[in-house]
Amino acid sequence: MNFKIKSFSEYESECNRASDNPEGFWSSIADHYSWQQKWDQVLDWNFTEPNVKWFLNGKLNITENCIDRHLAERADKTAILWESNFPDRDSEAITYQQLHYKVAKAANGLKSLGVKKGDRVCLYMPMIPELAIAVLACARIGAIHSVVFAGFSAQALADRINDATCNIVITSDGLYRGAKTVALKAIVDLALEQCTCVKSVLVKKCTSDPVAWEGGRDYWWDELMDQQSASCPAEQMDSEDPLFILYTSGSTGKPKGVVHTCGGYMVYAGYSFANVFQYDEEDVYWCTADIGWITGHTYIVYGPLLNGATTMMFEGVPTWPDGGRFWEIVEKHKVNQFYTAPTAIRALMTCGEEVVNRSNLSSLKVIGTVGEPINHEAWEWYKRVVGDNKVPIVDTWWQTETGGIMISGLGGHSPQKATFAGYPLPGIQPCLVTPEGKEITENGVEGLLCIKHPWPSIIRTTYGDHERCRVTYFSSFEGMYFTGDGARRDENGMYRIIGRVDDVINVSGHRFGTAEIENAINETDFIVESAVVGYPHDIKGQGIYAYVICDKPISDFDQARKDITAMVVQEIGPIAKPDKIQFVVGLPKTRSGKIMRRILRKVAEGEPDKLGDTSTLLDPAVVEDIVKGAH
Ligand code: 7RM
Repeated sequence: MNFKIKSFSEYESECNRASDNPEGFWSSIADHYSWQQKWDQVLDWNFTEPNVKWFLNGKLNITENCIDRHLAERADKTAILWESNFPDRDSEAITYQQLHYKVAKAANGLKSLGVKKGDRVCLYMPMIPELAIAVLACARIGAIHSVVFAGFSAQALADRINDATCNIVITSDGLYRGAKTVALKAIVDLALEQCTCVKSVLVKKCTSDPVAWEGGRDYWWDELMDQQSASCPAEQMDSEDPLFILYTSGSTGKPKGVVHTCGGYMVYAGYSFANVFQYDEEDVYWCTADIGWITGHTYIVYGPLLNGATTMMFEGVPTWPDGGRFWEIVEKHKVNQFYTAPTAIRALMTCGEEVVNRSNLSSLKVIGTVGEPINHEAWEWYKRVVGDNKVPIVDTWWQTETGGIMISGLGGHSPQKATFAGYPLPGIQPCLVTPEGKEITENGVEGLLCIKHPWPSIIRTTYGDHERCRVTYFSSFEGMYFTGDGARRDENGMYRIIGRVDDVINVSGHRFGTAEIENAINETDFIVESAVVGYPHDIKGQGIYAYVICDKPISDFDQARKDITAMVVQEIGPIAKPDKIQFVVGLPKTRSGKIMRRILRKVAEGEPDKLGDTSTLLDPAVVEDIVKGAH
């Protein structure tokens, strides 16, 4: 696919082409893919319902584009390069030919368990090749995958399985994460006590730790695959058939299942990958995310494979056995494009430059960041220490809901400015609006970040609840998709993302709703009420600060903190553990009963002298107690 932009002037002309005629532009991009049947209309949309359809009546299967079409020229090229948790274990290279074989077997294996087009399949797996294979096997037969990050708890897993009524879960006996192992199958077993919809569990052996077994329900991956044919014709999918569901947290209620569809998602994943990372045929590309997040879906699996790239998957963590692990892997596989999160950069900064300099990083051509705003210090360090002051940084802003990167430089072609994501990709129309919904057209301003026109991989719905999709993203500002982020646009039109303006917090690049964490805390038997806010954290970007009210005076605060933390781990998972828990007797509420989070945020940020107007509070004395007891 040669839709790769090769200069900034070409970028500018592509932007003009896209804004003059969006449908003509996207149609010309979509033409690069193989379709079983061409679309008869490029776009149908309104942002009121919302209803967005791209490439109407086009027929395709994304796996033919990710695998089959490469067999003629790249059969023996490595598609997936897998690096184990353990530095002394061999890496594994899976060629496009082998991937074709493995995906067909897995697809047939799923079929043999009764999985059909449109069924939902839950994947709760380690970062092993079988996770990517299972994703592609679902897509091959038109089943809708719902990957749940393997750091979520049994309760969180059960909620997601039930919301999507999955009939099958694919998992492993356990997983390795640095020095730790996690008994994944046992977590699935626990979750399934609450899930009557699940009929089968497919288990890949990974750690070989013993597992409980339910005959008639549980199947070993390897045994099932051995019995399968290696030929599986790709199911014909409509452009607008769902490809996957991925749960993400919002400011209210339980996480929502973001739905992406086959045609538009494919077009944008492949296009954005090629352009942002400027991938060349012989390159080795590495995104350090987990496939459990959107970054892994689009930029470990689909985007790279659509481009016939070699994409690396890493099972382990950045800091084990030590903080040099990432850099050793970059040297070992001569990685050309490296894509990670600010939280990882900040954690690795603390290990010192010598650890980076032990490895030869001269293969790097582009280094990327994603997931949260990157601070100046981390940006400069990344540029100088990892990028040797010459490798371009792409700061890529996007969301689960956008499916692909929206604002970012294109490799080395775009102007760079520290902490700025930069300019939108061609065809993307961001704008800034005031809280009243008025578009701000001048430069050198801050505002709420919206998108004015649909792009192919825009969220189609939230699974099972279209109204929620409308209310969350399309009701704040008429005729616009609202991102939930605030942004600054400089004099040259470059964007810098400031962060969430809603009750979503971003902890190490992981999204949580404050309400979601409060609900978990409130499950603790002695908790009456709680309020959670984010506060600046050196490594995580934001930390979780919880104010809690107990039903009686606490004598053992350490124990109470442990109990609350254990409840959050049980309800959501270890990634949502509060960093600070403050016991309070009351929360600052307005007369109408609304918690004034602004005040709690200021206290958590260590700025109790900047509380602003507290006159509308029901009981201003509460604030004094909170300030006194703050950490
Ligand atoms: C890809 C991903 C989305 C939220 C988003 C932002 C924040 C993501 C950047 C960023 C500043 C970036 N999807 N965010 N990328 N903020 N600069 N380059 O992270 O759905 O999990 O999160 O993450 O607040 O709204 S996500």
